[in-house]
Amino acid sequence: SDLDALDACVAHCRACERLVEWRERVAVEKRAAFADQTYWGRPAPGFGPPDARILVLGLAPAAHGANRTGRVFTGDRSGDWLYAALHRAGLANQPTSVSVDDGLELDDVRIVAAVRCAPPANKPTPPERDTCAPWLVRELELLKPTLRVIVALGAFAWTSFWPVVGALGGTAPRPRPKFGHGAAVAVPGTGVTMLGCYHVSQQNTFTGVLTEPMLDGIFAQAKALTQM
Ligand code: DU
Ligand code: SF4
Repeated sequence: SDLDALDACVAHCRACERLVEWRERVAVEKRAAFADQTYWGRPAPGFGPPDARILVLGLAPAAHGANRTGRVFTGDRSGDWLYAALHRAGLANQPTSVSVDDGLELDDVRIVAAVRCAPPANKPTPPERDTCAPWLVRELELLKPTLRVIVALGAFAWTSFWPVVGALGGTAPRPRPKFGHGAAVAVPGTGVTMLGCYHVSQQNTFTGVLTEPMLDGIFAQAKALTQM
């Protein structure tokens, strides 16, 4: 599909000097527990069917997660939470995501990161977000025919979406809608609803800011929106 072509293409991007340097350095230095593995060390493409009605929009690959395995949210603790929740919601065929050949398949969900290369301290800069935006634009253009719901994981993903809403033929409300867990905004000019969800990072899941019932509530809401 065109999304397969996009995925292949983005994997060669070198537009952000700082992120290219970081993703490749991490891939050489590695984490001790993964010393015997070959890290991906490149941009993480999207994952999931090209006719998904739900798009999960993350922040950026984790240095030893997607930057190691080559699949978004795969091989890190954020992914443990996300994929387990997708499985509970009936949107994934298994609850775990450890490597690109683990047999995981998503149903009706596609997952992408707003910034596709692992950033130092999990913090991309606004210019890096803007440099990566064209990849998100292309992704949205290709998903547009079926897309109904975007689940934005965290404020960074939420903020990244509004400048590219034109890719769906829509316009961004003024003032920009405020991010919150459970915040739902019908995106003007599109059939798409933006749904805010606290990020599945350990900062939230270890501290109880985000619980499994809270995450399950978001995916239940997302599924309900696809039926409307
Ligand atoms: O805790 P962790 O799984 O190593 O993730 C670190 C950091 O990266 C956290 O803020 C979540 C974010 N992240 C993401 O947005 N997308 C991914 O695929 C993996 C992690
Ligand atoms: Fe390219 Fe995006 Fe990676 Fe920057 S973050 S190098 S734009 S894929």
